[in-house]
Amino acid sequence: MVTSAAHLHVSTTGPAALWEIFCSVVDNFGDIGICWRLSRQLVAEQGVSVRLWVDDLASFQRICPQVCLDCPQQQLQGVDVHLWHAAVNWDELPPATVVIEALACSVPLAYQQQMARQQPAPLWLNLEYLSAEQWVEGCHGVASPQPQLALNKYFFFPGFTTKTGGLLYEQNLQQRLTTFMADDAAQQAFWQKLGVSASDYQFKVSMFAYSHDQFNSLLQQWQKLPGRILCVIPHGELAVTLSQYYPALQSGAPVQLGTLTLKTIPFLAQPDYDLLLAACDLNFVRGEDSIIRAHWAGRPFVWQIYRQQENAHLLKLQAFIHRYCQAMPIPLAKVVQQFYYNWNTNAELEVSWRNFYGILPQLAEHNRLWQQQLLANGDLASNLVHFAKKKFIITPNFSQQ
Ligand code: TRH
Repeated sequence: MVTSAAHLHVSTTGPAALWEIFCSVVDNFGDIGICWRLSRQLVAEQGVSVRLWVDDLASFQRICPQVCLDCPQQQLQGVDVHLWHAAVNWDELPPATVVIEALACSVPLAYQQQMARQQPAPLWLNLEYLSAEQWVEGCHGVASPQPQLALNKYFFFPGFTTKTGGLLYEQNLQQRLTTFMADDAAQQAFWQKLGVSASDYQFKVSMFAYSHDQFNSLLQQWQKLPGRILCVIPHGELAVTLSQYYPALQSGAPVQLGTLTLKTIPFLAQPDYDLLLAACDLNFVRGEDSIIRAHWAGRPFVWQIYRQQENAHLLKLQAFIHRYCQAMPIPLAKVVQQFYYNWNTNAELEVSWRNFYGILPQLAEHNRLWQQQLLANGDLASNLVHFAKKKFIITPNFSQQ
């Protein structure tokens, strides 16, 4: 018989509650980006202990410079970080209250067996990829029985509606961004650290993207804009490709193309990347985590979705555009759809860019409303904790959040 965590007396919050998060880095930075953000937030805002297992410390270090590459175990910002490797003895670990396998990774079999032996068994969650597709609502929170272990695993879907788990959003984020944007000296210092004199530019763009065949055509359009334009490109795939055409980019030196300045910048620690998004007039983002950070920055953004086989990602893109544009006037929505589609398919970026540029002020306005709509769904970390509470009966010493 499959037992569920319900009807058991377990405290799911407070330092005694241990949440275990498993993160396998498949590609890029989204996996660890999401797991690291969630881990920190659970510790800082929900008061639980978090043990984070990650199998790639080098990727982790790119978004969190304090990571020690030679340390199989380390404490980082209150999170107990462990290197996930083949020789871990899972039997020696103290049992966790909640176990999250993040983004389609699989908890090791020995660990699963240990979970099944525990009384009460931990709550086992599969934290899924973000998607705006309709079917997500029907699968969110659903139990997937694991008969061989007499355990349930629950699907937990981030998402854009009340019937999903919501989005990662820290309680102090808005305050942090507002304070930064109100402080000219702080902004100047931020740009200076990146080697940029920000007051020289009338329009600043951040460009976090996968390689793109049509990128040069966009650069040509930008040279036609009024005023001086800055485009900063974080180190990575696109910066490497561009360096073949503009070798100076490799060393971080600015490249001048008429009124347009191109500059590569180092990969920033996650909190600093938030500031960069707030400080730019337009943000090109990619993957699942940076798009959400662009939402909270409130500036107009363009999403390059992570490519999947047989163009499966285009359906996801369409689903997102549908939700994002739902409350827009139709002509505005058409311009957004066209530019997003073209940016994700290598179609032309001349006419579609010009049209998109023309609606940036309206988009900034729309983003404020869209942001409020999303925040009404609650944030992902709090929703996870509520979900865990529902699955366990609350103990008398349970600390209410
Ligand atoms: O790096 P990504 O392309 O990750 C992708 C996607 O998540 C994709 O959906 C997933 O399936 C694939 O990986 C395996 O894009 P994403 O999701 O935006 O993650 C980037 C992370 O890097 C995010 O947490 C923000 C962070 N970041 C920094 O911390 N500093 C930086 O300077 C930049 C540019 C990003």
